[in-house]
Amino acid sequence: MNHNLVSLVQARVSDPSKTFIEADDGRIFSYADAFKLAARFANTLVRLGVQPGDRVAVQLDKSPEALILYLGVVAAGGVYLPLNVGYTLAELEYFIGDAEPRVVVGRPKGAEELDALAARLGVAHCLTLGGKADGTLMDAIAGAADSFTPIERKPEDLAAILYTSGTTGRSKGAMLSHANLFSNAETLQAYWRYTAKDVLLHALPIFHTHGLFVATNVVLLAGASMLFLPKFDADQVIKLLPRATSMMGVPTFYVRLLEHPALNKDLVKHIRLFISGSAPLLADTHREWEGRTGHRILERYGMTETNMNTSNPYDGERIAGTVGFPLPGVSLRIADPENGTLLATNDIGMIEVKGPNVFQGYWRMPEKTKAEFRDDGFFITGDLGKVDDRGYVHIVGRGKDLIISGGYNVYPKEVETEIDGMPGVIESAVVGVAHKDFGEGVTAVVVKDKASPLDEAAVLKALEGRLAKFKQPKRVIFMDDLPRNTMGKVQKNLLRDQFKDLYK
Ligand code: MLC
Ligand code: AMP
Repeated sequence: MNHNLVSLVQARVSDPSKTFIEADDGRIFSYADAFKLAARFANTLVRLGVQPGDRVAVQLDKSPEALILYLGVVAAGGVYLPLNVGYTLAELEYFIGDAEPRVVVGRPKGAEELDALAARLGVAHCLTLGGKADGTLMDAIAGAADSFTPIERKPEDLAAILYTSGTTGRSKGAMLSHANLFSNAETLQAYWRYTAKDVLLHALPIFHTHGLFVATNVVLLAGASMLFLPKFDADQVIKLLPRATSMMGVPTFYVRLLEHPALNKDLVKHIRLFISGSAPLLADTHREWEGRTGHRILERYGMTETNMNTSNPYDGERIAGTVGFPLPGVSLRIADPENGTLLATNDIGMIEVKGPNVFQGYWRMPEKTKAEFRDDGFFITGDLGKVDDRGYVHIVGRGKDLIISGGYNVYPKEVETEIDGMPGVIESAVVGVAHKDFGEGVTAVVVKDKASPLDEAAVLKALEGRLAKFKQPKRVIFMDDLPRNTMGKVQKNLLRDQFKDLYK
């Protein structure tokens, strides 16, 4: 049997004429259209020499073609490597150098710089794909056949690599197999009851697990349709909600929609399910949403390395401030972070998970991979939580030094390294401070030489082009010293507390 994700998805399609994607410009792609275009991409990639296991890296604006390219790469046996459109050239250099893709596809804007970078790093082909079905990749597929039998793949063969930032230094490429993606999509489709009648409002980016795998793969397996927005825009979402049956979003989506005067029960009367994840949804937001719309948001918990681990129930009680139960097939336990001893119900410790959803390890980092698994195969998530008497999982904090801003992960170390390298800086600490829109706001606390003229604007200016916009501090604050404990470790909790009203 061929375990290629695309082959398994295609086997489920009962009505090829059904709409898969309706874009915001009115263009419609049926399932047949999408698979034909995917076939043309796959034929072209094979012609360009893509062999099973070769990486194809993309940094693209969201469009139906960009999403369908994912299916083309995977069908061709390639390993799809999506990159955040916010990444700067300096950041791309690391990802491309580390992953050694055979093909890179970028946006037409900035193509020369990417081309030069790719050439320097020995990439065989660098192509472009724009939001209006333009670019050199579209030229390259002009004569390609529109049928393609997905390349034979085993369950454990790689379908995608998604980079996640590392606590200390370099980003790690999480290797996801065909079976990781398929098994999780199958579970979620059934758990959340997606069917061909569903219309998902898709406003998430397509370079991360949430918008790419959770949303898209569930829709594909259900034979459902998507209303596809290039990005989240509260006005556009409000306009489209009456035509949708479901929406998936990060908490910022819900916070922003609650600020919209047009949000009311009537607007969402056809909606069956609102889902939130990627960052903690405040219990207040959950309650406010229910008051305004009558819907209890279903919160679930996942990560790049594992896809989805837990979910609040479809039928049972969705409890605000919890992430629900382990999904079918997923084992979850709470362990002592220091020694791995298992803890009792209601005790707070490290969340560890095991199941068909858990990734194959970090790309070319066997030591890092080993360090994040227990001997019995459980993955150490880095999230701190507990399981209550009723079996609901609560996330109560993070063992990893991570900031989640509007659903994007920012590792303080990366920002601190950039700031510490600036002339006049003695040291810095970057923390996530409560932010009413983004959940957490990246905040830099800097200690500088007394004589240095450095100010907030100068620090922010120096970070431009070095770090993606979403990683850049929303505020830079100068202090004489950083608070430290007796071990000399910076007490970031004190900083978070001191600046807790900064973004109110
Ligand atoms: C944009 N900006 C951000 C930001 N997004 N800053 C911090 N955090 C973010 N998330 C910058 C912009 O560049 C801009 O800078 C300024 O902040 C304000 O921009 P905006 O117009 O208000 O932002 P917008 O473009 O509307 O984007 C906000 C957002 C977006 C929340 C809609 O960030 C988003 O779609 N987030 C979803 C992330 C996601 O999909 N995560 C899933 C990861 S998977 P300036 O200076 O130019 O104005 C995962 C696993 C799992 O975690 O469990 O799902
Ligand atoms: P990423 O590495 O981008 O996949 O982010 C994964 C991290 O997001 C997890 O390890 C959690 O810390 C966090 N996360 C995802 N979903 C939730 C949620 N529902 N509540 C709290 N944190 C979440």
